[in-house]
Amino acid sequence: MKSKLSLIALGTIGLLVASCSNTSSIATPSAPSSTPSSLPPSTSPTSSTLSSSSSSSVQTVVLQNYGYSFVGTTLNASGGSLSANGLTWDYGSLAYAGPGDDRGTQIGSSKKPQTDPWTIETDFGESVVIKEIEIVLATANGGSGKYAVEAGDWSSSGTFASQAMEDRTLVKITDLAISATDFSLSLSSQASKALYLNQIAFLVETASDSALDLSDSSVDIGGDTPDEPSKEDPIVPGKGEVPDINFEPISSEVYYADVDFSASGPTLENTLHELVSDMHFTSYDDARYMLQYTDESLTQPGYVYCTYDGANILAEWKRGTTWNREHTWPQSRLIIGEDSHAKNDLHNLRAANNTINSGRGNQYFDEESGSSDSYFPNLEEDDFRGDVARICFYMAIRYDGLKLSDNPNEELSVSMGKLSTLLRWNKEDPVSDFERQRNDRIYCYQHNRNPFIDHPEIADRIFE
Ligand SMILES: [Ca+2]
Repeated sequence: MKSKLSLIALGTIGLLVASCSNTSSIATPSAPSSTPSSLPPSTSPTSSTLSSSSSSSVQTVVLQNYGYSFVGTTLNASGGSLSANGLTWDYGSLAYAGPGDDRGTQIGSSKKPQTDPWTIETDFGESVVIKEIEIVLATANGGSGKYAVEAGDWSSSGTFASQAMEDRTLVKITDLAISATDFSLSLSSQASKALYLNQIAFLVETASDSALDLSDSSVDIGGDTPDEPSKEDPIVPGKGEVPDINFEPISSEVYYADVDFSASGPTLENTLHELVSDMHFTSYDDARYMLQYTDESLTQPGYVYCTYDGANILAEWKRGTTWNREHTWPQSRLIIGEDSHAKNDLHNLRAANNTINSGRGNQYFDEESGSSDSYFPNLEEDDFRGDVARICFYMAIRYDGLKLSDNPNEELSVSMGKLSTLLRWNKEDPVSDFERQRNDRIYCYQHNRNPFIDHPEIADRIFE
């Protein structure tokens, strides 16, 4: 019997889709036409039901989440098998097998990159219908890789890249209806870089009397609902993973008590450079936890308010799979020699939806109509034009060697812009309450303030 099946009640899928709405599919192949052909009838309803359009019989199936995290998993370089959550995975030999640290299991290294496909595969033992596949990957800085997934006679493949090791890449394939008894994933590196496999998760349907139980999931692919109304408590420094503050809050009046704001040009710039350079350096690792407090949403406590698209995402650091750290002034434009602190400066780092972040790259800022060299920071919910302008102004006066320019690709390694656009945006998108809160909170960790948030009117006098 081969029948065309349609979904009539999939509450759990609805939840899952809602929970993933802040991620985007980088591969969304069309659903193949194959459907399960031997699901037994059942009399007891469950959370999901398939109905047959060619007969009046109703077949009941069970939706199951399977997930496995490769954090803490160390693979054998000569290959082997891995039993996890009710499935046995067989995997091929690796060019180099690294420890399964926070980034996941390392596959290959810079000296021994995994350029041949490395495959991990499993048999389900009976036919399942795969609805969604979610794989979280990373490459070492600047690296890229290829993936290929196969299930039964269905396959899909693509490429991925990471800007920074901690910024995960999500391969999410949705709207599937693949009938399969087996599943495999192949990975390879396209450069002399290590790859990291962080997790595999999928959503499958099985017959209600199936012996296959995948629900013992260590990776929760359906339970997180970061976009749902908040039940979270506000972020409190010193609680949980968020560090205690280093400095008591200070008013801007006290902070700038000795600054003559009627000055202009290099005089004002030098005064402010001295003031903001009296700071406490925090690390890039610390930023994962400090940003939860500094970038907390005003409207949804316990969530970070993400730059460019205005998404509120649950603040807890989930290894960069939900939000990650965006360098507003890109790292590759911060090449100023010994002062490596510039890349860790909290004023420059913003919580960003991880899929948005990977799309920005190292572009300078300009109107939407600009070339592919430029980025327009006003994607959805809110206006981030003035926000990015004021961050760039701060970086330019804080760090010697950085410059703002109308031709920011001329000396790309130290330049940002476009200066004339940023000066205009500073006026068109005035300072928001979120920026003020963030400035106050960054002071508590870093002991300096962004003068262009406290006194936006001085930008023209310094940079024009
Ligand atoms: Ca704004």
